[in-house]
Amino acid sequence: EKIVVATKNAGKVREFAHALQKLGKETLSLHDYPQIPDIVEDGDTFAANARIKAKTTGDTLGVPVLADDSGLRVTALNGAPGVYSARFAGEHASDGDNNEKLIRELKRLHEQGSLPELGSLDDGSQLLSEAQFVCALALYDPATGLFIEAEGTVDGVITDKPHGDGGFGYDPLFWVPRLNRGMAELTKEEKQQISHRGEALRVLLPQLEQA
Ligand code: ITT
Repeated sequence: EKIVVATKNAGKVREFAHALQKLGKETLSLHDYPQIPDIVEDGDTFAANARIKAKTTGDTLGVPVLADDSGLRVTALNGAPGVYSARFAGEHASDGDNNEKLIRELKRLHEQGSLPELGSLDDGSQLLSEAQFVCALALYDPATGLFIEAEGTVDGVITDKPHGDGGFGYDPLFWVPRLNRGMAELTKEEKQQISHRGEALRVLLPQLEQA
């Protein structure tokens, strides 16, 4: 059985493929449907954006569609970049651009003395701010017009130096104190066990089985 995930993000596709393959399902993404035009994500919340992506794609294809809207909430930035995480450093920013901007902004606030000192790791890298990854999932069925939704979060700390080369997006800067490792140092399986996306999937997938 195939599941369409309404994403163009290759990192997300890898994680969904890994999780869904364990249930005997094959993952398709927007890379498999180049005819679908760019979707305007203008919701105020992760959940609203996930619904927009799932509904637009589901109504176009006429099959149930899963969508993921996710991002990073940084405490020292009052929750930014939040729903703007993909566009933090500009409309077509790369992950590298976004990570550079995040470090730059947090270092600037530290230099101004406006943030609490969180200390450093054994390797000397500085802890810049507490943060949280959020993932909202929406599964939309065009036959019924109904959504199944789930959300997951994971807490961490932003560091001034990257750790690891796995994962994607902000993972290299996201330190997981509970594991004493960086998110990008985890295997796909380890990341799934603790991540925002893994948690949201564990809530959503049993409902998908029943649907
Ligand atoms: P789609 O809308 O096509 O799914 P996108 O990358 O634009 O792809 P979002 O709008 O949901 O997706 O933006 C998510 C942002 O949050 C993006 O900058 C990611 O790099 C980041 N992000 C989300 N989940 C992440 C994770 O597990 N690890 C690191 N960064 C993550």
